[in-house]
Amino acid sequence: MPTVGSAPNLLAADKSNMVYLSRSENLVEGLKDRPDLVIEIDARKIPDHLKVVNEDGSTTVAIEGSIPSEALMNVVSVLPGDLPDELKARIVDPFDFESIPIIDMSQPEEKILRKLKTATENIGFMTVVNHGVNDTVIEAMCDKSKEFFDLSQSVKERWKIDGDVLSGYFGKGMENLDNVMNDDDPEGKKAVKVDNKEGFDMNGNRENDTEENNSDTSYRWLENPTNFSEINLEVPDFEATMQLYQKQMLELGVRLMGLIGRALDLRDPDILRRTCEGKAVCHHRILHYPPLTDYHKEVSIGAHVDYGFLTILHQDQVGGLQVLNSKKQSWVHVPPIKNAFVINFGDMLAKWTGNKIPATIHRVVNLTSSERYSSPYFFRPSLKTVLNPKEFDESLPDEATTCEEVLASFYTKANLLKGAYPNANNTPGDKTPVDTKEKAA
Ligand SMILES: O=C(O)CCC(=O)C(=O)O
Ligand SMILES: [Fe+2]
Repeated sequence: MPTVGSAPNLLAADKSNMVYLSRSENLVEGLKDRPDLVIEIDARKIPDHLKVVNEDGSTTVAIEGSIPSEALMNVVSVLPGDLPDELKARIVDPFDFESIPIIDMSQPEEKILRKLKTATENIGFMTVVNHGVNDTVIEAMCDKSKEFFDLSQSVKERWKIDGDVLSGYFGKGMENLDNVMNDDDPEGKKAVKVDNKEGFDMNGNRENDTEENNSDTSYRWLENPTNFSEINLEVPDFEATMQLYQKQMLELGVRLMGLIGRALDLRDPDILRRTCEGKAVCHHRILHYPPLTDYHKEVSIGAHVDYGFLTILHQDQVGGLQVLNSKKQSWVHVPPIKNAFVINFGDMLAKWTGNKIPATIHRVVNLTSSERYSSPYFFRPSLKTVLNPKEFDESLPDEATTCEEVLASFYTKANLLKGAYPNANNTPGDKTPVDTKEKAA
C-alpha cells in the first residue's frame, strides 16, 4: 500500500512501467535522466492498491502501474535554467496528442486514407505504427548504428564525406542546419548554432548502384563510402544489416507515396508513386546526438525542412524531436513510440505540389543527459526527374526543375557539397559537374 499521503505531488515515468512520485521540487530520484516534463498529480486520488516498489527514499516513491487520469492535474516542463527561450518547446497536454497524429497502418485502408489526408495536408508530420517493418530489423539497425558511433574518431574519419560524394561519415560541425532556412544565405555560412551531432550517410537504394548510373558522374552522390568491407571489419555485419533495413524503407516509402496520392484525391492518384518507381534516390542516414553542453552555442539539429519528398525517421526513446506548428508559432514535441516511424515531407515535394503537401519545419533539442540515436531515410524521386508544378496541378506555375538541382542546392547550403555543383540552379540537362576528381580509395 503506498503511503504517499499528501506529500509527494510530482510524477514522472521512465521507459519501464514505473512511475515515480517525488516530494522534492523537480528532481526525481531513480530516473536515469532528468525527465522532459513532470506531471502534477493529486496524490489523494492515487488508489491504495498500487504497489510501492521502494519506500526507503525520502524524496521519491516508486510505484508500479499507472496513475488514474482523475489524479492528473497539470504538466510542467523541467528545463535547464540557462535554456534560451528559442529552444523551448510547448509541452503538449497529455490528452491532446492529436497534434502529431498517430496512424495505425494495420487498420482498414479507408481509415488509413482518412487519417493520412488530415495528417498530410494540415500538419505534414505523423507517426505510423503497425507499419509492417519487423522489430528485429529495426533493432538490429539501431544496434549497428551504436556500434559504429562507438568507434574511435580517427577510425570513423577514415570514411569521411569528401565534398563531392554524399555518402560517408560527418562529425560535429560539418553539417549545420541552424540557418539553412535563411534564403539570403545560400552558402549556409551564417549558422549561429553548431549542430551537436555526428552521422553516417549511405545510398539507401542499392538498385541505383548500376553500371549505367555509375557512368553518369552525378550519381557519384549515391556511391557508398570507400568500401563497406572495411567497415564490416570494425562493425561485423554492418552493411548487411543496413541493407536489410534500407530495403524495407524503400518498400514502405513507395507504399506511402501510393497511399498519399489516393488519400489526397489527386486527379492522377498514382502520380506520386510513379516518380519514385525504380530509381528512387534515397539516402539512409544514421545519427548520434550527444547531450547538449551549451544551449547558446549548440542545438542537436537546427530548424530545417527536409530536402526531398518523404522522410521515414526512426527515433529512439530519448525524445527531443520538435515540430513547428506554424499556425500557433510554437514548437511541439513528437513523443517517441517504440519501433514506430515518424513521417514528414520535404521541400521538393512541397514545391512540386504547390504546398498541398507541406514541408514542416522541425529540429532536435536533446535536453537529456543521454546519448540520442535516430535514423532518417530520405526518399526522393529519381535524380533526373523533372518536377513541374503545372503537371501536378494545372493551376500551378509552369516551372521545371529537377530532383538533382534541388538536392544540389540544399546539400550546398548544408555545407556537405563543396563546389562540385556550382550551378545548382542550371536548367535541366545542363548539370555537368566541374570537379570530377577521382574518389579517394
Ligand atoms: O533525429 C531526428 O529526430 C530528426 C533528424 C532530422 O530531422 C533530419 O536528419 O533531417
Ligand atoms: Fe529533418
